[in-house]
Amino acid sequence: MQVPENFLWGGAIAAHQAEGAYNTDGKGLSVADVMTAAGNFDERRITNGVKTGEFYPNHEGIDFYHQFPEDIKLFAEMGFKCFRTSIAWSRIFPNGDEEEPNEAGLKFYDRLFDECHKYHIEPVVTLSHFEMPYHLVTEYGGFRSRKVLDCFVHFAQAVITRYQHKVKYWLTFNEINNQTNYDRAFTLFTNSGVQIHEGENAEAVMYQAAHYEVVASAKVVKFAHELNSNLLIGAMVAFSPVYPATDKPDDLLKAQRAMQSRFWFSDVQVEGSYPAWLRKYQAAKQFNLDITDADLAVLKQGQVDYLGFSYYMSFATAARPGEDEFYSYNEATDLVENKYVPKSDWGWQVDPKGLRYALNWMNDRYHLPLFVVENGIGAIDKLTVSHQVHDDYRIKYLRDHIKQMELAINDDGIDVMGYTPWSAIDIVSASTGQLSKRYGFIYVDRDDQGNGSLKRYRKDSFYWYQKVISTRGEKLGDEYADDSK
Ligand code: P53
Repeated sequence: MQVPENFLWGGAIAAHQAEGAYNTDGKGLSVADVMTAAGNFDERRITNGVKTGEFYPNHEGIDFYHQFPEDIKLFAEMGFKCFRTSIAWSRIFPNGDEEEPNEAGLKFYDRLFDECHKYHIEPVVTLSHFEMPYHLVTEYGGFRSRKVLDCFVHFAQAVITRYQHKVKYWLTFNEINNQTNYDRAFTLFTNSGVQIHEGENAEAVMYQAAHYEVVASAKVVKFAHELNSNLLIGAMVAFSPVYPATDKPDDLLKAQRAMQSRFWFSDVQVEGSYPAWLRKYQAAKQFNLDITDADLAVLKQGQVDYLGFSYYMSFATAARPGEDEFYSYNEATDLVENKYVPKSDWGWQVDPKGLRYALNWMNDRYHLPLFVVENGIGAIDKLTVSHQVHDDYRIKYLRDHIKQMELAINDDGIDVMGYTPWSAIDIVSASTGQLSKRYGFIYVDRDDQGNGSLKRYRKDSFYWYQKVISTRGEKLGDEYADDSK
C-alpha cells in the first residue's frame, strides 16, 4: 500500500518546545516560560513570573533558535516534504498588545522558512501553540477577555501578511479542544492563558475563552482568504476518540456526549455555527456567556479549509450512577480504562486502529481534507557508546499507525493531506517539561535538568522513516513485530 504522490510526509514541533532563546532578539515571556518541569505523572507548576532558583526547561529548549539550519538539513536527509512548527507569538509581539511587530522576531522566521524552501520543504505553521505572551495573562486574564481575541487577530494578520509567499499551510489554535479537560490547570493555561480563581466555574470560563478563540479563528480565516487565495487555513483538534465502556445504552449516550463535548470546537470551525445541543446546554447550566449575534455572523464567514488533528491515544467513558439527562462530560473525572489496549510509560493508551476510526469519523462528519499533524510515542531512549539509539518501540508505534492511515486512504477513500509525526526531533514535553519523554527521530543530548552537549544523533527510526518516505509508505519495516492484530 502506498499514499498519493503529493502526500505531505514530514515531522512536527512547536516553537516553545524547541527554540529556547526565550529572551533573545526582543522576545517577551510566554506562558511556557513560567512553567517548571514535572515527572511522568505530576503536573508542571505555573509560577508567578520567572522566579530565581526554579528550572524552566523551555528557556533553552533544544536551542533550535540557533541550530535550526543543521536540524532542517537532517529533516531534508529524511526526505521531509513538509515541516510543521509554530510561530512564537511573543517573538513578534513581546507583550501581545503592541501595535507594531518586533522586526527581529519576524526576521527569524524569514530565515527559518527560507531554510526549509532551500530543501523544498513546505512549512506548515500553527499560529498559537501553547505559547501566548505572558503579559496577556497578567494584564487581561488570557482568552477570558475579548481584548485578547483582537490581539490574536492582529498578530495573525501580521504574520500571515509577512509570510504569505513562504507559507501556504496554516493552523489557527493547536489542540483547541484540549480544554475540554477544564479542571486541569495546565490545559486552560496553555490553551488559553486562563487561570481559575477560587469559587469560579471552570467549565463556564472554558466555554467563554473557547468562544473568543473560535471567533478569532474565523476572523483569521476570512482575512487570509481575502488576502491571498493560495492560502489554506486549518483548524486543529486533539483526536482522542471516547469509546463507550460497555454496550449499556447509558454508556453510549455518555460517550456520544463526550464526543460532542470534545468536537464542538471543530464543528464550529468547520460548519461556521454552533451545534444546537451546546447552546441548549450552556443555557440550561446558566453559564451566562458573552456570545453575540455579531459573533455568530463572523463564525459563518470563516470556515476552515481543512482539518488538522493530533492522534496519540484513545479514551473510554462510562455513565456515572444517577447521571442526569445532560450526560455532562468532565474529562478529569469521567474516563475509564480500556482493557483492550496497552499503555505507554506515561499512561497513554496506545491504539493504532483508533487512527483509522478517527479518519473515518471526521470524514463522515466534516467532508474536508484531513491532515495528521501529530502522532507519536513519548519514550525513554538510550544513547549507546557509539551514539546509536535502537528505538524499535517508536518504529513499531509509527508503523502500526501508518498502516491504519493507509487503510483509511486506500480502502476507505479518505482524503488525507499528509502526516507529520510528533516529533521531528527530541524536544521539551508539553505536559511534563521533560526532555526524557522523547518523541524524535533525532536524539538531542540534553537531560531533564538541562545538562548535555545539545549534540544531535540519528536514531534507528531516522533511517526507518527515510525509507517509509522514499517508498511512499510501502516499506514499513515488517521485521518489527506487529501485535495490533
Ligand atoms: P507531551 C495532551 C493530550 C494529547 C496531546 O505531548 C497533547 C496533550 C498536552 O500535553 O499535546 C500535544 O509533550 C501537543 C504537543 C505535545 C504533544 O502532544 O505532553 O500538541 O505540544 O508535545 C505530546 O507528551
